[in-house]
Amino acid sequence: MAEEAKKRVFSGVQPTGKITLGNYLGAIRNWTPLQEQYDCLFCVVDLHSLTVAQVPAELRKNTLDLVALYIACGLDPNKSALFIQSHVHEHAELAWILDTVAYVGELNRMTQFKDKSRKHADNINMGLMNYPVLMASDILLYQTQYVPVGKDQVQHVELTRDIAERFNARYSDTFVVPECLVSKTGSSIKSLQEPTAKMSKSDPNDNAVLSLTDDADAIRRKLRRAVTDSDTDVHCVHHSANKPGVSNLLNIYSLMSGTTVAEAERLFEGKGYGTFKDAVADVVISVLQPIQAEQKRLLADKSYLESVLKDGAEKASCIAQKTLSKVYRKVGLIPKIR
Ligand code: ATP
Ligand code: LTN
Repeated sequence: MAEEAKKRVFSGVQPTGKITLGNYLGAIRNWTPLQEQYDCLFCVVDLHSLTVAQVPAELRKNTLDLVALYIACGLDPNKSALFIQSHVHEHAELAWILDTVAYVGELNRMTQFKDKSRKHADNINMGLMNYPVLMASDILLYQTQYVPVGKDQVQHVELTRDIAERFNARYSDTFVVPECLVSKTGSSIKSLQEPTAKMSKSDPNDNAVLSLTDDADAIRRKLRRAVTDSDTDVHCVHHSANKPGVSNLLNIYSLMSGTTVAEAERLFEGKGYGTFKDAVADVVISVLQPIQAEQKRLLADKSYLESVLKDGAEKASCIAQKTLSKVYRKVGLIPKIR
């Protein structure tokens, strides 16, 4: 397939802390097969992470850790553009234009904005409210067709579609209207301690979250402590809707081992929770250990990471510049005299 004919894919993760198994199963892992078929750009969205307070030195570390993790998880810099959002200044510039198209009312209704406002009541900054507009800018800048994300981001992609359609209607056809790609099974991995809530990297309870950098002991300990059942009489694995803890662990087991949930359920039917949780730990450890080793190796090779980021930003900038100048022209800004 000619390069021009390939449809485009864009996605990103915020470098806001330890990347979780939810981020891996809901997002990053699903990106790797897309590289064979599409023109892919994968971004570390550092500007988004500034919407909640960050320690600058930690943000720098988290950003590079995430770039190395992307590659360790199978993203190939020879196939996809891997880059840091702030390295391509057009993201922030297009966001300004899109701010003039997005409505305060629709941003106010975003679930993530409401959640984060509750969690960070002392820092409800404009960036937090504008977050989805910057995300729309990320996506629309590359004329993206497909956006692979977890379930919690679907609302933001829908808003992106609305903004694109509104802009196209107002200023004539400019943006591709993107679609979400949501994995059927991995799109909502739950907290180990509160299995009706999503596993989130900003969860202050470390026992609730499996981080991709957790060592074998931590993984086993957290899974052994995972909430499985509120009914103290039932100690055997049985998958059902009213047992969200067991369902979540079965889902994790099935995704990490490549079996179906039904097969996993059959395998552990009638077995005690101890045996089941240890088996989940074994499979999680066996998948994560090689990723951790590769991430460590990559982080020691700074010049390689820098070359990946330089190439990625160059490729992304080339596309971003074209879209931004088209947008500036359409809205009536005079091109810079060169
Ligand atoms: P934070 O807690 O800082 O808001 P987060 O854990 O929600 O972070 P993001 O950077 O917002 O992580 O998400 C990156 C990607 O991972 C998105 O595509 C998101 O949908 C996906 N994702 C996040 N948490 C989960 C989860 N528990 N299950 C499946 N996918 C998830
Ligand atoms: N908001 C997303 C991260 C993100 C993103 C994007 C995802 C920022 N820009 C563009 C897909 C496409 C999140 O996961 N919290």
